[in-house]
Formats: sequence, structure tokens, C-alpha cells
Amino acid sequence: MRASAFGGGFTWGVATAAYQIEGAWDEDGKGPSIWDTFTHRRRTIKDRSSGDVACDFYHRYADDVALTADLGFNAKRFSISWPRVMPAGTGAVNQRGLDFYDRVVDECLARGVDPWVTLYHWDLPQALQDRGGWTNRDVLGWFGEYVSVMAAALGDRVKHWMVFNEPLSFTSIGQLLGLHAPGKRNPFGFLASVHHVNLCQAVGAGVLRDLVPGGDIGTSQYLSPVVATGTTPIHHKAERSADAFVNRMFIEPNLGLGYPVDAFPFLRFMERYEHDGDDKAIVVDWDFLGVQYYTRLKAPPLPIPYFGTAPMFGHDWKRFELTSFGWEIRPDGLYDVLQRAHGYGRFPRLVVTENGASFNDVLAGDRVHDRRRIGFYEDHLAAVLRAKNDGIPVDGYFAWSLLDNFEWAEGYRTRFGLVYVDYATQRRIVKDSGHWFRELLSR
Ligand code: IFM
Repeated sequence: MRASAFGGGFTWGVATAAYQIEGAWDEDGKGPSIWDTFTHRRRTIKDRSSGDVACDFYHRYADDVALTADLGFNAKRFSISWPRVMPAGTGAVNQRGLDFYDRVVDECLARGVDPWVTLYHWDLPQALQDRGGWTNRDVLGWFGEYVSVMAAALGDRVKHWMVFNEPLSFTSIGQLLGLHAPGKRNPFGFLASVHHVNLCQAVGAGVLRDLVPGGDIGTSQYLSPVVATGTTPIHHKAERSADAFVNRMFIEPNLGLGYPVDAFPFLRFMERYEHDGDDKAIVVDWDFLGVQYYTRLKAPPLPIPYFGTAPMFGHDWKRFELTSFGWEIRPDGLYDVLQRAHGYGRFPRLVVTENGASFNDVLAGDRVHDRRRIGFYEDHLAAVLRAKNDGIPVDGYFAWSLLDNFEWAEGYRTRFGLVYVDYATQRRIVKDSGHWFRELLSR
């Protein structure tokens, strides 16, 4: 594989998220986030860990940005911790928090690494959660205020913005399954959150349009082919509703297409949260869609009261290789989701803003021989290239992730990095997959 086949203007990046790497959870005036509260509660995280220290990126950002450049990447995607810059979520701004992101951006630019900023990667200020969080419609105003602060602070140097990271994940796992912060299991709180997040996409994009001239404005969505587990009508119904839940509920309202109520009837209750004019206010003209792809999902016809059917991660261990998370490795699925997103005819560009694999990496001396991860990247990049050659306008790819990091409810047991982190010493060791990227990108 040759990087030049992707074209000169192609963005090659690594993606990270604030809570997963920064640490410094209560330093320099930062307020608590829902993830601080959640991880400090007993038995929420499998290995009983938290992001209190994580990869200590807050103090080591300069070395980590240098490492990104050294591996040959020309872009770095990172998120802003809302409570670091606005400890109570609204009102007072914490200048020391803003200064940190200023330094990260300047370091990136000094190293020739383009900063791509995500405004929300799941760490809501706890103070806002105490007022209902995403279930409270006032979040539209709170979010707009926060985005204005960030656009004014970084908009002179940051051109690429993503409003959200994977709305599907943080609403469904946090508000419905209760396995992520804030740990709620409430189908109606979930519905309210879905609608408010979709409206906040428009609020955030609107603020960025106004305050960042020439801004490149997108958002990122978890997308996955959904397959039926049988051939009967009930299996196909299950597939259709799971597909609407995973792939359509967060994309189509922003394109002015409404909620896919026919496919996923539970969405008819959304009327409770819709106000007059929302159908117009929710529409966004994106510059790009960030596609986040890991695996495909299966849709067993498992009835859940009110809700419909349950999508599950694929688990076809008879036929396909799995990651250590138990996710099927299906590079063809990446082609499929890119093709489908392009099919809307509404996204001028697509960017793969996350793609990667977890394996049980072992440190052997100073090396980590993660051959399977290299195979994963080779095959998924080939799928991107195939899409590009077929005329699908995908012009960037971000590997998840630069560093091993705090993998939410899994804690530190799963490793996704191109760089191994020895958490006891915070030493970074470039894995074979990191060397592979360096080789690819230097040619
Ligand atoms: O670690 C997460 C990330 O925060 C969001 N996308 C999926 C990754 C792997 O699970």
C-alpha cells in the first residue's frame, strides 16, 4: 500500500478524546464532569479505574504532539473538556483551562500537525447533569454558550471542527443501558436526549459558522452495517428497526428528513419533546461527515417493551476474526457505510474520523509486535481507497488511537493505541503498528 495513492491533499491523523487521555481531573480550576462522578462511584468500571490520571496528556501534550508528527501524521483530532473551560458548564470561564487548549493547538501548528477539534466527546459538566443534562431542553442555550467560548478562543487557528462525537454511543449507553455516565436507564430520558443532541448539532454548527470564518464544520457519527440473524419477516423487521436506531436517528433529522418513525416506531414518542419550528431549526448544512467505523452489528428479533429490538455487536467467531473486544473484523463494512453516507447526496466530503482495533498487546523488551493491528489497518485503508477510487469523496482518515487509553467502562484492559502506554511510568513505546504507519507515511 502507498500513501500517495490517496492523493496529496489527504488528511492522515490520529484521534483522541479529552477524558480518555488528559488526566488532571481536578487541576487548574477544572470542574467535575459526569465521567468523574461516574468513575468515582463503586463498581462502574470493570477494572475499578478512572480517568483521573489516564495518559497524563495534560502535562505531556508536547511530547505526544511531537510523537504524532514523528509518526508522519499531518493531523490530530482531540476533544475539549467542557468542564475544564467552564467548570459549572455556563457562566464563568476558566482561563487556565482555555490556556491549556491554546498550548495544544500552538504545539500542533508548530509541528505541522493540523488540529481537528471535537467539541463534545462525552464529558458533560456535572453541574449541568445536576440540572437534567441532555434531558433538559435548556441544554441548547448552555451548549451554544460553550461553543461560542471555544470558537472565540481557538477559531483563529483551528479550522476543522466536529460538533459531537458519536451521539448514538453516549445517549444509548449512558441514558438507556446505564453502562456509561451518567448511568441512567430511562427510555424517555434517552428520547429527550436524542432530540436535544440533534438540535445542539444545529446550534453548534450555527455558532461555528458565525464565529469561524472559513471553518470546516462537521460532526462524527458511529455507523455500522446492520444484518438480520434470520430470514423471516420478523427478522427483517428487527433489522430495519435496529438500522434506523444505529444509522439514521442521528443523521436524518439534521438533513431535514425527520425521524425514521416507520422503521423504528418507538420514535413516535419523540413528539413529546418536539416544539414548533424544531423541524427547521434542526437542519444543518455540513461541510463534512465524520464516519466512525469499527464493526458490523446484528439485529436479533429480541422484543423489548416499548422499544423494539436490540442491536448487538457482531459475534460470528466461526467465520470472522475478532478483536479483543469481540468485535468482528469486517473491512468491507467500512466501504459500505461510506457508500451509504455518500448516498444521501448531502455531505460534500466524508472523513473517517475513527477506525481502529483493540488487542491484548504485550510489551516484549522495547517492542510490541501487534501484527494483527497492522493487518487491520492495511485492510481498512484498502476499503477507504476502494471507496475513493469509486468516486466517494473521502479525503481523510484518523486512526483510533494514538495512545492506549481509558476505554470507558472497560477501563485500561483494552488497548487501541499505535503507541503502548506503560501506565505505571507513563512511558510511551511505539508499537509495530506505529512504525508501520511511519513507514507508510514517509514514502
Ligand atoms: O474509545 C472509543 C471512543 O471514545 C469512541 N469511539 C469508539 C472508541 C472505541 O471503543
